[in-house]
Amino acid sequence: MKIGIVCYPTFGGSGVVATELGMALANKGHEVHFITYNQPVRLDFLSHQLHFHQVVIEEYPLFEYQPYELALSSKMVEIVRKYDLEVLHVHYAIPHAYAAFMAKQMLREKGLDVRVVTTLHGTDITLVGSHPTYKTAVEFSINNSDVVTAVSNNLKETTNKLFNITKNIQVVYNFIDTEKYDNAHKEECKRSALAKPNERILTHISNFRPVKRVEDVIKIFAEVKKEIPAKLLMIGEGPEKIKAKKLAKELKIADDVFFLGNSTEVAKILCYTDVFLLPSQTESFGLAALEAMAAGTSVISTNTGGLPEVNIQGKTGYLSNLGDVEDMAKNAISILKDDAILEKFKQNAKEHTKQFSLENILPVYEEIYKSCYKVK
Ligand code: GMT
Repeated sequence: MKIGIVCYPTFGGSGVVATELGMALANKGHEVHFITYNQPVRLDFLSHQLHFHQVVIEEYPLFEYQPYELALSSKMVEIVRKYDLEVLHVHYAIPHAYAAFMAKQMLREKGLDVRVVTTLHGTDITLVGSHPTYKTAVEFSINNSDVVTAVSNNLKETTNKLFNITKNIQVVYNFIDTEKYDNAHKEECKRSALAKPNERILTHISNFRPVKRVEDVIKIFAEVKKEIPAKLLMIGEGPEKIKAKKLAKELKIADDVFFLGNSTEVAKILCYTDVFLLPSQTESFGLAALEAMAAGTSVISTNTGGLPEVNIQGKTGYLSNLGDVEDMAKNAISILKDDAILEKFKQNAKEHTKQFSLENILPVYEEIYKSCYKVK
């Protein structure tokens, strides 16, 4: 099929899912066109099956806010017409679903019919989309998509609670290319570069937004360190990084906490991680946790949003109430203090990710694209 993909081309989970999906579809022989304002960070190859079209915004001094939606929907129309695209798969409702609706209407005027699949990722619903400023437009664009998917049962329920949704929402979980993580394990894991043999390694990966509660990560690690020699790897960039660094200094653990910035080498970093920390205020799914588990890492997380659909209590890790740093530290220690227990959790975590493999999820999306033509 000929598919257009619209997403945020950054390190955020929705952009990662969209990019991995596009690359996998192209590998399977579909023709995929990314329509975004920058080349997505994980888009590491282009071919005659895989294209990237940049949405360029003309800055005009009169506008305090540049009209991105207009540029995006115009670009969608241009690319659908030029390459005969059948489906536009937009990731993140704001403003992509809205721009896709406009593109569809403009194409209809020209006698062309493109189908719109909208995937809801979480913050477009839970944090931003339901705000009165956007709610009307978000609800409208969801209800006017041909197919709507959400990345967890919890996100589907939340969307139905927050909006008046007339469309059935299909749940399609986040996925991972399990082979990528197996290969990272086959390569040499340079664990010794970061920790002594007797030290455990804990890792946190996010965009350091307030919703990730990175200060809780530091507090949990400080408690763990009281009982177990360990190092903490903080991967990512974002507004809360300064606070987290400051807290690490105050708690006198700064020498054992490494802020490594954004990375496209996530699989390599995770291959020497023992416990992954994700104390988020909410996660519609928690792709970062799934990636950690695929690399054979147990997960200590909150029990918010869709996290209980990914991290299984007492099997792949533990889940605690939001902000219960003490419980999360206690759980991490219980896994880390014993080699055999740690190994069991790691194995369970890896095993559990098989159901979220690319091979399982990719055909679901392909079926959705085909089915678009049956739904009206
Ligand atoms: O939370 C992030 O780091 C980014 C965010 C986004 O909007 O890109 O991720 C959301 O989508 C991911 C992919 O579906 C989910 O795995 C994340 O859980 C979700 N984040 C939140 O719900 C906070």
